[in-house]
Amino acid sequence: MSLRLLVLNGPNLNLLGTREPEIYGDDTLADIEARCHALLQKIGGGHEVVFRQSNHEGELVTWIQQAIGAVDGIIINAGAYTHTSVAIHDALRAYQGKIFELHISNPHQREAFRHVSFVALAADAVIAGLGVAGYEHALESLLSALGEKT
Ligand code: CA2
Repeated sequence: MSLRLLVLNGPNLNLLGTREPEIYGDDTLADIEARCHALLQKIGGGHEVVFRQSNHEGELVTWIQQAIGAVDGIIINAGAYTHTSVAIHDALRAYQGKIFELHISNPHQREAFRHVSFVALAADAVIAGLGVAGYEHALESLLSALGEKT
């Protein structure tokens, strides 16, 4: 069965590849998206992935709501909203599919305010600290969690 997947990215992740390469690497979000599309192509099976990024909490909430009944799994890097957003937490709780939380860095190695995650409470899995390669790992793991051979 071909699956529909959504990769949501929160605030400031549009800056990937332009600043703080020592933490977030040199790749842009467009580079990561292209690699994820190539990976799905290689895996075959007609699976689809849509990437979205927003700096606005409400827009992320709306996209999660729109995914209800329409998308099989969500990979979410909520950026700084990870550590603050009850609204994103509540929207994720309303979503019935699989949820993988993703971070490029390992928030537990960083400031104390990054050690709390409102997303993790609603997530099936958490992937962190693998750099931008984490997006492809998350995609493969999500497919496998949804019962697809990769
Ligand atoms: O490690 C991650 O993926 C984070 O979700 C990234 C967030 C941060 O607030 C989380 O604690 C951990 C920040 C994203 C900011 O992205 C930038 C990328 C390039 C330059 C500046 C910011």
